[in-house]
Amino acid sequence: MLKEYIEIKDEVKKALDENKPVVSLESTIISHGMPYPQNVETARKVEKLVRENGSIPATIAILDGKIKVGLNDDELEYLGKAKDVVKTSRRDLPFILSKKLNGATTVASTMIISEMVGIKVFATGGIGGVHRNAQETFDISADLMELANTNVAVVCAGAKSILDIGLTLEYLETHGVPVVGFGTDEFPAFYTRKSGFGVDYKVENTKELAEAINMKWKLNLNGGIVIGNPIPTEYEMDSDMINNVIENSVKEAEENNIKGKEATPYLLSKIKDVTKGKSLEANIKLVYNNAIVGSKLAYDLLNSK
Ligand code: PSU
Ligand code: MN
Repeated sequence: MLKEYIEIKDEVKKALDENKPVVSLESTIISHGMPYPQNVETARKVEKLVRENGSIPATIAILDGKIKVGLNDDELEYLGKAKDVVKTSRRDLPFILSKKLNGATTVASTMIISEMVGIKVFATGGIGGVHRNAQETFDISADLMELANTNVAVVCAGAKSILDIGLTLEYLETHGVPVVGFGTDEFPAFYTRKSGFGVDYKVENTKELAEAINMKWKLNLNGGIVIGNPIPTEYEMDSDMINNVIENSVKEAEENNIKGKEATPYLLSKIKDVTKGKSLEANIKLVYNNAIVGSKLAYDLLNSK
């Protein structure tokens, strides 16, 4: 029935039909998370890394009101360049589709669409979370509710400290979302390997991880899993420096009254400018690292009990 609204690229459809591993990828990171042309270059390289590590990549977006699972080169280029691509989370999906607009999917909506088509693993940079000062603003990303409800494993480099990482972890705990450290017992903070907060479980490899995830879903414990995969040491940023930059950017966002869906893209671009592109470089490297782990995980999920 959903066929009318979803177009799955042949290669992805074939992989799903034949029960081969597929990894989904989001498009907000392309349209609103990174500048052109690095965004498109990164998106292409991420797909390549997924492939080289055994899975088929499926970047998800909405084009002319149609959900696309798997994009061609021109479509990726369009998402990276165009100014008419709307950041699309759960609440936006029905309107972007019914108005036949272009939409870039967030973690939340990429999870929703992944589940609709049967993709179990999704790799990205960072998840949304509870923003600093959420006690006042109530700014809590819809990504967290999606993780509570939708059966997709999300490989990320943790949450960056534009968020309140402690409150984000509390929220996930309340909703029964396991938070796993990939080779670490500390939840990573995106640009840095350490956040000062622990994870619920540490795993050493994707096979061990796949066994736990399969168990969760066999028990009908609905909802996602957060896999915190730290940025490789050689690309890690200095934590005092980056936290200082983040601190100032958050203040500036407040002063300029930046709210709602604009908050995350604003902060990312601000941080990039102040670090003279260093944060973008780190961002790109950590996404690559997540694509590799996601690809291996998708394979192991199909090949373990
Ligand atoms: N974190 C990043 N880059 C991003 C995002 C988060 O480092 O591009 C995007 C993701 O798509 C995520 C969304 O789902 O921001 C969260 O936005 P919000 O806080 O408005 O829910
Ligand atoms: Mn928000």
